[in-house]
Amino acid sequence: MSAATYPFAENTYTLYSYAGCPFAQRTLRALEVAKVPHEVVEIDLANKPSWYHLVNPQLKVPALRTPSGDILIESLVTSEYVAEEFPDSQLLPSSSVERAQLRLFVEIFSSQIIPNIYGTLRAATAEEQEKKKQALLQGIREVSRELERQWERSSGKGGPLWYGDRFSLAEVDTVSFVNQLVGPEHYRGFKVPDTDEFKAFHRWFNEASKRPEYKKFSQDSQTIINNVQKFVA
Ligand SMILES: N[C@@H](CCC(=O)N[C@@H](CS)C(=O)NCC(=O)O)C(=O)O
Repeated sequence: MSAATYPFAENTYTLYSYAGCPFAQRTLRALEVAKVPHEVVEIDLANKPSWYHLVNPQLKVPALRTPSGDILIESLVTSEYVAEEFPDSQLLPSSSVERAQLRLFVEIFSSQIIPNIYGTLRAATAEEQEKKKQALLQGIREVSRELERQWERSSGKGGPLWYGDRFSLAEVDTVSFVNQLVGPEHYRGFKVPDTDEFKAFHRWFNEASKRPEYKKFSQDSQTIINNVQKFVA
C-alpha cells in the first residue's frame, strides 16, 4: 500500500471502528438494524495506522466509507445517514414531527448524559464527583420523562421502546452509553435509583438490553471498567 492510500472494501460499505467505542457502536447498530452489508476495519486507537488521517483527519472512529467512496464521520451523522439511505429499516419514521421528537430525545440524551458519564470519572475531588453524579442523574431523569411523554403519543404505543416494540434510531444512538454507566458505577458508586421518576428509564433499557441488536455490540462490565480507566482522575 502506498503512503497515499488506505484499506477499504470494494463495492460495499467500510466501517472504521473500535469495538470498545460507544460512538462507533451507534454506527455498528444502525448497519445491523438496517441489514446493510459492510466490512469493519478495526482501528487500534492506542496505535493508529499511519494512513488513518486519509480516512478521518480528526483521527476518530467511527468513519463510514460508502461504496462510491464518500467518507462520512461523526456517529450521529453516520447513523442518520444509514436511516435515510435505508428507509425500509424504519430506523426513522416517515412523519417529520415524529422524527423531530426522536431527535429531541437523542439530543437530550447526548447533551445531558454522555458528558456527565465521563465528567463523573474525570472529577478529581469528592465535591466535584458528587456534582457530576447529580448532573448525570438529572440527565437520566430528563430522559425518563421524555420516554413517558413518548409512550403517551400514538407512535410510542405505550412502550417499552421509543416506538413500542421497534428498535429504532432512538435506541441505536443511546444504548451504548447506558452500557457505559458500568464505569461510574464501578469507580464512583453511581446508581440509578429504583424510584418512580426513573421507572420509564429502567423499563426502556431493560427491554432494549434483551434485544439482539443490543447484545451483539454490548461490552461486558470488566472490559468497560478497563477501557474507561484512562478517564479516571
Ligand atoms: N463526536 C465523535 C466522537 C467519537 C470519539 O470520540 N471516538 C473516540 C473513541 S470512543 C476516538 O476515536 N478517539 C480518538 C482517540 O482515542 O485517539 C462521534 O460522535 O463520532
